[in-house]
Parts: sequence; C-alpha cells; structure tokens
Amino acid sequence: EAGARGHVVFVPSAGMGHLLPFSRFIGALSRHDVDISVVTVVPTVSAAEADQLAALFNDFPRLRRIDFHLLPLDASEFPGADPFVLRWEALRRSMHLLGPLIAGVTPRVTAVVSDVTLVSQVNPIAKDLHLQCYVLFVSSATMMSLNSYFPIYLDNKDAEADVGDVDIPGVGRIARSWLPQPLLDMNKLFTKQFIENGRENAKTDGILINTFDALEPVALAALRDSKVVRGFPSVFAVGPYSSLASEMKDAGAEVEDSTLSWLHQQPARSVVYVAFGNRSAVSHEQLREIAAGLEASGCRFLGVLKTTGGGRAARDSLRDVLGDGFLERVQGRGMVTKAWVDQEAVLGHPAVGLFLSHSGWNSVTEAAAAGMPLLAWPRGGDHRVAATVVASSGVGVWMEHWSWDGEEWLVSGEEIGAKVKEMMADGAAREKAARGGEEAAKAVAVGGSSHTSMLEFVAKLKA
Ligand code: BUP
Repeated sequence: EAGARGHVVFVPSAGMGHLLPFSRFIGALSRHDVDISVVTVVPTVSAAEADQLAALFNDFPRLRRIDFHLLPLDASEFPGADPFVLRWEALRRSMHLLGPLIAGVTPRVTAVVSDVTLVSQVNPIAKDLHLQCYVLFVSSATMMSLNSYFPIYLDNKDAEADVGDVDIPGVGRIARSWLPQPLLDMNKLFTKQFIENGRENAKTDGILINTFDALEPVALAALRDSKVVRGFPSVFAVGPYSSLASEMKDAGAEVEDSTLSWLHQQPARSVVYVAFGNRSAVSHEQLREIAAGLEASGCRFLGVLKTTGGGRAARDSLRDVLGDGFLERVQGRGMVTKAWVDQEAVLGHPAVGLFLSHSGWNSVTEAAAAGMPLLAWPRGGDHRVAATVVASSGVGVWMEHWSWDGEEWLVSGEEIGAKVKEMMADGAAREKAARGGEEAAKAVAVGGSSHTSMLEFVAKLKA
C-alpha cells in the first residue's frame, strides 16, 4: 500500500520533443525510492515515439504502464492543425477518463506529473483526488515564464490591439517576432491550449524543468521569486537530462551506426554537425543553400535531414534534395544521412566542433551538456525563445536575421558558409561553450543545483 515511497503517475503528451524529456526524467527519477507509472497511449503519432517508449520500459522494468484509450476526435473540426497539436487536443478531451483510472491503481497514487499541454485538464483531476500535481515542462525556464505570463499579458492589454512584444516581469522582453507565431492568432487551437495551460501552471504544486541554474539564472530567479506570476509554485531545475541506455539500440534498423564510425576517422574538432530536429522541415531550396555553404566552408560536416514524421525530405531521395553531384563532390569530408542518429553521442564526439541547429530545447540542453558551441538558426515554435537562452548563456550564437519557416527569402550558402567557417575557428566561443559544459556537469553532480533540486522534488513526493 501507499507507504512512504510515494507513487507518481506520469502523463506525457505527443511528439518526440515531449516524450524524450519525459522518458529521460523518468529514468533519472527511477534511481530514487519511488513507485512510477506511465500513462501510455497507443498508437503513438510517430514511429520514433513508439521506439522511445519501448526503450523506456526496456531499461526500467519496474515501471508500471497504464494503458490509456483515447476518445475519437473529429479532426475536421480543426482544419490544417498540426497532427501533434491535434493529438494534444484528443488527449485533453479524454483526460476526464484519467481520474477513475488512477483512482483504481495500487499502490495508491500520491502525485501526478503532467505535460504542460495537458495541465489545465490534469491539475483539477489531481486536486479532486487529493493528489499532488506537477508539470514536467519540456522547454526552457524562459519559455515557462512566457507561458505563465502570457494570459496576464492578454488580460492587461487593450482587447482590440494585436499581440505585441511581451515584457515579462523579472525576465525581460520577448519580442513579438520571437513568440511562437500561432500566438499572434487567438483563434488557433494551439493558442487556446497555451493560454488555458499557462493559467494553470501557477495552481500546481511545482514545475520541473530541463534546465539548470547557470544556464537560465534570470528566468529561474524571476519564477522562483514570483515576479512573473504571484504565488508561483516551486520550480525544480533538474537538467540537463541524459539519454536512456537503450534509446538507440531499440530504434533498431533506423540507427545509423556508420555516422559514429565515420566520426571516429575525422580529426579533432573538424566536423560541423547540422540537424534541425525531427519536426522542422526545411525547404529543398534552403537545404541546397546549406549544402552549398557547407561545401564552400571547406569544413567537414555531418548533416541529418528530417527523417521521421513524414516531412518532405523524408520522402525524397538525398540526391533529389541536394542536387546532382553534391554527394560525390563532398565524398570523404561530408556525410549526410536521413537516419536517426545518436545525437548525444555525436555532440560528445571529439571530432565535432560546431552544431548548426534549429535550437529545439532538447538540442540546446544537449549542446550545453556537451560543451558544444551551437549556431542557432531557429525555425518556429519555441525555437527563438530558446535561441535567446543560447545567446545569453554563452552556449552559442543566434543568427537573429536568418529566416523563419515559411518565409519567402533564403539565407544564402555564401552567408552560411562564412558563418560556419568563422565559428569553427572561434576559440573564444569554444572556450565559453566548454565552460558551460563544466557548469552542466557540476549541476547534475552530487551537491550540484540540479541534483539538489531533484532531491527536493523526491522529498516533496514523500511528504
Ligand atoms: Br533528428 C534527431 N537523433 O537524428 P528538439 C533528433 N534526435 O537523437 P524537435 C536524435 O531528438 P521541436 C536524430 O537529440 C533531441 O533530443 C535530439 O528535440 C533527438 O527538437 C530530440 O531539439 C529533438 O527539442 O523539434 O523536438 O525535433 O523543438 O520543434 O519540437
């Protein structure tokens, strides 16, 4: 029965950017003396998510799995909505089924940890059952401050006026152009969810974030001092997370081991690693400019094209995307793959000297942990807010004038090549990033800020 151990039920949401940090945090929590259950929805939206869940349950056989069946959602209600946002909505509309499900679980559940996309549904259910409820936030502390403050910003602004720059108390200005762009449209499904969940954060028992004190000192202090939102609950900065042992092995045939064996043959810090996450499609035109830039830079490179989730690049052959002759011309010094690579291993590899990234939050924290300089080229979503952290923390450099997804103009190969070359030669940037990596290691070591935060969270679970 309940005992002093505590029994935590995790309620993850859809998308690798959500499931990866959830399973990595669950892995870290499993080292402590608590019972853990994971609410699991099948089928997952993408194959990568199914692999990730398999890796989690494989590595931690003591985890309990609570199968959750979704009510059908009429997708025609939301024309053009992103499949992941649609799944979030389906989850949200089925969440009332969660109460009875977790009320019947043994040992008795004591706390629920919800993805932020579901918290306005999950927190009231937890409160009804007299359970603690926490948010496991999958983006930055800066983004958490935007999410929690945005409803207040809207309440205070002239109702007729457009959304503009958002001045977050204690954090600073988030320019209108850095916001996730759906937020400019109040009718978007994403915006409605964002506002409802943003209001709910402050009503939970605490927020877990994949960050660490040295990475986002200002945003963390502002949240903890309740400058952003009055009466804000505890904020546990418990990152950066590490990947699970079998994350890669379980991905089976999709794993590209040859990327690592190729890296082993390259000189130290000679390779630019280029990856824009698994959701951020880049146009063929822009990909060709990136390819031309890498070729012109004279640097070695490893490029990962979006491989899962049905993006454009996933369906076309590399030759079609990159143009005739490119792969032949760069043979030996450039490798391009569509497979899922072990990004953590790549970023930790001595041959890699720079990460050209869309600055998805998981990628930013992985670069920070590896002490790898990051050249941030945000695409959409929360990437520009993450890029502000890249720039302010010294993890890397943000090319602020490089375009959004969907914008008409291209960044030229010439400009990309010149920047890459400059950063590869920038010893000061490398030093700064390396110092960030040392801070990250310190944070998660015994006595470090993230380790201490984790122990405080575990203690609250047992209280
Ligand atoms: Br692609 C790829 N290998 O080949 P982000 C990605 N990853 O390990 P997201 C691999 O996926 P958005 C690959 O290490 C990171 O943990 C990578 O998360 C891993 O971006 C994760 O960086 C990608 O948060 O896009 O989720 O692709 O931010 O738009 O949700």
